[in-house]
Amino acid sequence: MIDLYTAATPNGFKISIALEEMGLEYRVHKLDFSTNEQKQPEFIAINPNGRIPAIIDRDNEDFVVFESGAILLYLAEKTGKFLPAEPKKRSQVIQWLMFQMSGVGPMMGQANVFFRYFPEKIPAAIDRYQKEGRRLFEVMNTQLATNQYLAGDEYTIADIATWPWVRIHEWSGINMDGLTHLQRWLDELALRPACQKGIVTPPPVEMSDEERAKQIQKMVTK
Ligand SMILES: N[C@@H](CCC(=O)N[C@@H](CS)C(=O)NCC(=O)O)C(=O)O
Repeated sequence: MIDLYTAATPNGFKISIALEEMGLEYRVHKLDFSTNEQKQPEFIAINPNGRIPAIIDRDNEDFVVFESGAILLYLAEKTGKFLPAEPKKRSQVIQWLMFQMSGVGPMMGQANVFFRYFPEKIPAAIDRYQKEGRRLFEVMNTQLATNQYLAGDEYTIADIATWPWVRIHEWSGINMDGLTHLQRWLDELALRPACQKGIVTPPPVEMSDEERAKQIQKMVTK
């Protein structure tokens, strides 16, 4: 049994998708950002960074893993799924996983902050993160022109890490014009039952757009 500490965000969805794909048994613990549950001592004891996602593997001496990329690697190694054993292929998956962790996630995250949530609208900041997001999208589009998946011909944890982010490109204000290969990949993965289940685990929080914006603003400006 895996305990999953999460919320309805792209980084959280990576792990619910992976757990679904791998057929692992898991329990969802949804953290409430509106009460700052992720910064309370009980959760800091699990993830010193005070952010979701994190897991506890009850079948491995209550081993704790935080950071979504590290969790994906841990689960892939535990199950032997979505991470090839052959060293070069394995390295290619890790390269695209790192590309997501250090590029796509942080850049789209900052695009969301400056485009959607930050109280002042700073055009130079919005432009910078949206342009960098678009540049990263173009890199993936080129890769996907000759490969079915990000790391080659197999669906892997690199795709699982990246899909929940790219699918919210409209929210980040990053345009997809002309990126036909990236769009093909987005649409193909959207048909996978694990992806469909993963992005509603946990379900989206019911609140007005205004309330959501207020809460996120509180988080990004504190
Ligand atoms: N690098 C981390 C990023 C985690 C992260 O930023 N999580 C966000 C949700 S997507 C969070 O917990 N935000 C709440 C906060 O910052 O207090 C990972 O990939 O696990």
